Amino acid sequence: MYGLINRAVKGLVTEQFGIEAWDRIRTRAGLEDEDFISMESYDDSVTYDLVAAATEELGLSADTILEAFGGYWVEYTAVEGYGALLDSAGSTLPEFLSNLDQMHARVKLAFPDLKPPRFRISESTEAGLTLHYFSHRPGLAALVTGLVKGLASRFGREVKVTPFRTGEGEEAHDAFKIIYVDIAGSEV
Ligand code: 1MF
Repeated sequence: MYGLINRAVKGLVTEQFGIEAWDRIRTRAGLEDEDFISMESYDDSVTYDLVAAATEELGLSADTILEAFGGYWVEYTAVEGYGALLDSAGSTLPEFLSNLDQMHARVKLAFPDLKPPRFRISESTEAGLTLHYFSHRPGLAALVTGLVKGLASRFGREVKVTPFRTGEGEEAHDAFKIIYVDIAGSEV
């Protein structure tokens, strides 16, 4: 994945746990370089190794870290030069989610090494929707839960997100039941 991802992992860890925690995690992951280059393509194993090292150093589950990272990614990219990209993808959660593949296609034009996941929406009503997630990368469903919650909060909403596996054979994939919640906490 592009170095931007690993830089964001570093940003999340240093903001929440400090630079010493980051140095221990980086060392445990076997990374010698102090930093990442955003526009350089790194092997996915670098990111997976960082998450594994973070679970051990911080005593948190991989899903907890991935979900926190998903929320952080939405905030991080908004301030790291991709605010206009995010704005262009929509101003409501369902609109944004339905434009994700197009947004990734635009990023891939400029950065051809991008290997974006694909998303599909089903059962969209005023109460919520189901989001289907097809990725080249295994084990990242909790990241999508965090992305969806982060996006909802970007649009001033709250959502309940319930992941589940669906489809069969080649088409087996992770999906998410997303329910819009009002501020008082009850489902709309
Ligand atoms: O293959 C990749 O390197 C890659 C990197 C990031 C693929 C996808 C993404 C974005 N995606 C991360 C989770 C991927 C999980 C998976 O592969 O199954 C999150 C997508 C997303 C979802 C909801 C809301 C916002 C989202 O992302 C917005 C976004 C997406 C891509 C970029 C920025 C914001 C991006 C921009 C430039 C990149 C890489 C990604 O590379 C650079 C960076 C700096 C200079 C040159 C190139």
